[in-house]
Amino acid sequence: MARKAPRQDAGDEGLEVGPPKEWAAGVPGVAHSLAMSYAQMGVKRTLLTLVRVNQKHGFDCPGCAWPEGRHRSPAEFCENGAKAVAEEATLRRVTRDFFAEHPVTELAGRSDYWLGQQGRLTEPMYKPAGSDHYEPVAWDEAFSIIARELRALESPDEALFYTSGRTSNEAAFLYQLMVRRFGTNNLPDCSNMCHESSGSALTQTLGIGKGTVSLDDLHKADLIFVVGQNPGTNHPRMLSALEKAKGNGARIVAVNPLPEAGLMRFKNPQKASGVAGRGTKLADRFLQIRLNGDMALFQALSKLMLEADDAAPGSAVDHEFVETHTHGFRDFEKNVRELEWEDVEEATGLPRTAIEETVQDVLGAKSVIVCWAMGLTQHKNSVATIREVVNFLLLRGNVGRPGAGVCPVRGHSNVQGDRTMGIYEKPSAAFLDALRDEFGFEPPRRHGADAVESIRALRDGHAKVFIAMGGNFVSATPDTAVTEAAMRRARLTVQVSTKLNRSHAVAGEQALILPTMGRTEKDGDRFVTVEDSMGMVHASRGRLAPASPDLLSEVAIVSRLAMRLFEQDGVAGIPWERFETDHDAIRDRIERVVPGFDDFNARVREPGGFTLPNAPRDERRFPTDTGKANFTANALEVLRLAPGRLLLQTVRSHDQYNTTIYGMDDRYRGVHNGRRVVFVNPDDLAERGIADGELVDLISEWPDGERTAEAFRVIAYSTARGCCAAYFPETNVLVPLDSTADTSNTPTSKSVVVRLKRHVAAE
Ligand SMILES: Nc1nc2c(c(=O)[nH]1)N[C@H]1C(S)=C(S)[C@@H](COP(=O)(O)OP(=O)(O)OC[C@H]3O[C@@H](n4cnc5c(=O)[nH]c(N)nc54)[C@H](O)[C@@H]3O)O[C@H]1N2
Ligand SMILES: Nc1nc2c(c(=O)[nH]1)N[C@H]1C(S)=C(S)[C@@H](COP(=O)(O)OP(=O)(O)OC[C@H]3O[C@@H](n4cnc5c(=O)[nH]c(N)nc54)[C@H](O)[C@@H]3O)O[C@H]1N2
Ligand SMILES: [Mo]
Repeated sequence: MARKAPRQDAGDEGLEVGPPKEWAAGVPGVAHSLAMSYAQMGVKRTLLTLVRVNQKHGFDCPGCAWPEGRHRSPAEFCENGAKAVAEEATLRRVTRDFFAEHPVTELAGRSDYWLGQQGRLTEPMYKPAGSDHYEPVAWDEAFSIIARELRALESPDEALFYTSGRTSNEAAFLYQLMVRRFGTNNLPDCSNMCHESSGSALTQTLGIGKGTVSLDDLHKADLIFVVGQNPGTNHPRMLSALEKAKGNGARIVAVNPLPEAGLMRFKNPQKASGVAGRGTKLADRFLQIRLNGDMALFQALSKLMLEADDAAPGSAVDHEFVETHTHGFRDFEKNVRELEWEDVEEATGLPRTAIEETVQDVLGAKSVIVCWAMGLTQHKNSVATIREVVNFLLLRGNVGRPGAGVCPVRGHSNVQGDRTMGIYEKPSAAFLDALRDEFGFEPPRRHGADAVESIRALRDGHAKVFIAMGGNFVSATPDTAVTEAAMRRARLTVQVSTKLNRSHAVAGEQALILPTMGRTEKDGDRFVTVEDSMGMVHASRGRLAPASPDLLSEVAIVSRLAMRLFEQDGVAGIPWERFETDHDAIRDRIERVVPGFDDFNARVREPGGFTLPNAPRDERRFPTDTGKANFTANALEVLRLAPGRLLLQTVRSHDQYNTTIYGMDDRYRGVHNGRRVVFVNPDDLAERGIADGELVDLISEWPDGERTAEAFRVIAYSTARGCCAAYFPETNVLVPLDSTADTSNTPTSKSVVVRLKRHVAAE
């Protein structure tokens, strides 16, 4: 079957390509974000809003999950945090007149950029079956429609409840409570497409699905690997931490197919020295690895360390740590000792000498941290790759002591907290038992559907109602054509959203848009809480007047829906009405169900909040099935492509937040005014006889057929040989639904096999 992407963008007439930048942040960064904020919010609102970001009495930046330091500077926001805030605090509004003017079929033809630019949603809207228009609906009526459709299902498992990672702890806890009381564990979330591979690998090997380092550890580390991550764009505040670590003498190794600007040099916009001068050199070593080569790299590093230790026992392996704290060493050792250098060189594209030199960095460092993001998690062998990262760290006892450990850098600002609150399709028995004991009902035990399984369930007619607490499921998920057709089969789709997006336009037979408040907005005198990437829990208080008087908070939406849904059975003995207005009451319940939240209400009111317990980090204790940290043996499979094929990674530009497109530039990579571009190594272009600047179609190949994304402008760019890169969501059409990571089931958005075909313009 041939599948084509909808052509959303107007074309690339204005596209300009210049040389990529060699450093990130600095003055142009801040000036750029302020210009965007002024356009969305006006000057006064911009200044009032931005001073509240990540301050003690302000709101948590909706930008990313990077933690705030203990000593916050008065302007602890970054360029992209400012853009995220401007996007939410915009003065533009989507009203009922807008929906009267624009039929749903027309909206479905618009780009994500255009949809997002329309502004904030202002009142609940309903699209009845058979209609091509959303029309205003009262909140009460909206809840009745949802309750009616949910009750009409033959089984609670015919409903899907998605969550994106901006939802607060309080809203997430209530949401999963409602869903489980209703009778299903169908709680797919954005994590399924994001750090699920990290969670799977770390739970098995270290006994906790989270990172084991604090910000302080990062400052203290001797050696930091930044692998498969573009912090200059996606976690700009991390650059300050790396700069500080360097100031304390750390070395940094960047592992990436692309020489990302933020990894090379950093100009700190919050320091005078960042304004003038060349800034700080960040990466001391840059390993320009092939896509998906990291498993081979970490195996090779471990192999060389074992060999160094053979030559001088005790010099490269921390035998005492291995003996006392780990399990499975022999199998791991045997496996990596048998590793073939030919395979390593082919998989990584790196010369053996580069890997040997890197081992010298490792042997010279007392404490090592490995940071990573999507470059490691979105491949078929991602879970195995991350297990190899753990093996590598365990060898020298680089877990559970200061300055050392694993650091999966989370994306959405509360994606980690949502998981802690029970947003998970595979909840543990202990969590369900605690929920049962607290609320007096028997939660469903059968595991639910993740994001990919949810698409299949809709496609095959097994699921009929789809509810999303935030996010943009249609644009964020793989195989756009399949996903869109699946979504349209639903009897009812419900989106709790701040802004208009594609998931409102590609909807079920009936569809509801429930507009909600964002982080920046004041919800009476209530506050919510979030957990950052390093397990710190703190309060977030919005200050702005809500975008419209008709918005409800996410907590209120869940509470009122639950009251309607369970009204016939005495609201199921759960005080939803109280929860709606009293967040302390929700936190009291969280304290009793989720470990680590003792004295929640008091501790979260302390400046900076509190840190959740983390057994590997705090006590060098590993709550795994063996009671020790597990070494693993993972068979290396080298991804060998047929002749002429390239491996495509789908990445973020500097002007987007996932599916929210702020603008059409990717400043650090030298791209202006266009997004339909594909970055290819000049030698790969020459081999194919394709010139820089030509227009090509991207065709992905998978056993069930080909998928095409048309008309991408080729940019000759420094990327590893055999690899190319293009932006998502435009390229999601190329990611086959069934191409997912082993164990974690995450779509393989960073290794899509494609070929380039010269584009022939349609008549
Ligand atoms: N401004 C902004 N901030 C964001 C987001 C955003 O869209 N915009 N999104 C948020 C979210 S949800 C997330 S999850 C994070 C994402 O943060 P990142 O993971 O930094 O995001 P990506 O753009 O997917 O970048 C992947 C990086 O990994 C590299 N890479 C790809 N494949 C491989 C590989 O096989 N091996 C190695 N070593 N490297 C590889 C790419 O070249 C790129 O540098 O950012 C969060 N923060
Ligand atoms: N090809 C490819 N696909 C990918 C990725 C990739 O690298 N490549 N990355 C994946 C990753 S890492 C992730 S995390 C997912 C992201 O998937 P999602 O989280 O589903 O997508 P977002 O684009 O972050 O969602 C944006 C929408 O969230 C809504 N929103 C914003 N703030 C709030 C709020 O406070 N409350 C509510 N209720 N709604 C709000 C707005 O309506 C906005 O339109 O995408 C994944 N998809
Ligand atoms: Mo993410």
